[in-house]
Amino acid sequence: MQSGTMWKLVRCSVLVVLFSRLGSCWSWSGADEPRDQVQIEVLFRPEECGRRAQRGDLINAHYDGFLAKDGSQFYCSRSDKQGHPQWFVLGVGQIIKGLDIGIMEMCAGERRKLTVPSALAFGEAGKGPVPPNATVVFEVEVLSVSKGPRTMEAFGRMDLDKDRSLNKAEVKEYLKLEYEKGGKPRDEPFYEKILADIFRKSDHDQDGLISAKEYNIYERDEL
Ligand SMILES: [Ca+2]
Ligand SMILES: [Ca+2]
Repeated sequence: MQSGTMWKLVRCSVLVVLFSRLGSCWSWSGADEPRDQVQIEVLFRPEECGRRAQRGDLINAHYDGFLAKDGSQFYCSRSDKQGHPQWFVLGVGQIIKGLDIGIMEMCAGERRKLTVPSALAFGEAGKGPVPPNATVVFEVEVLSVSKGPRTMEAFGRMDLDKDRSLNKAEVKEYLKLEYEKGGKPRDEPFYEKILADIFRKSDHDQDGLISAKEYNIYERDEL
């Protein structure tokens, strides 16, 4: 466990060094850079590319963010939040738009470099270490892609007692079925972690239930 974490940290630092070196020779902010598109470069794709990520899928990924202008790093998911890879539902605005777009169709094990114009990243205002109007570059590594809970059909199937809201037991039951269907049953801490994440992002009034309304927030089509 300990050595695993260390390895992740080491790996991350290596990436940082790599990126800052490459950053100095790559021209990421050239004049012909599109302002409204995400530039996608596939760095690695496994021979066996399984499920391709679609809108509504539950994704587990590492992503590191760099400023295009000088390659400096502003985010490293391998060192932030205890180095845990991030859980999110794809295509529903849980991550910045450029990531929602650029991660589409990725499979587990795939790595991409995404160059994201500010309009699809942190915009005119910027955020924290990201200055206003900044083009950013993400290196993304997808660790798992699974069918997420974000369809109304799934809502109906999850809502076992048909009270139009989802409690943790209902969501957990659904996740378990999905993972078992995929032949990859997981242990309790795994499910608890995903559940905590899903409820943190969806249960806006924090009453321990995801109402149809809270769930519906993810039905809007932003892309
Ligand atoms: Ca229910
Ligand atoms: Ca709620």
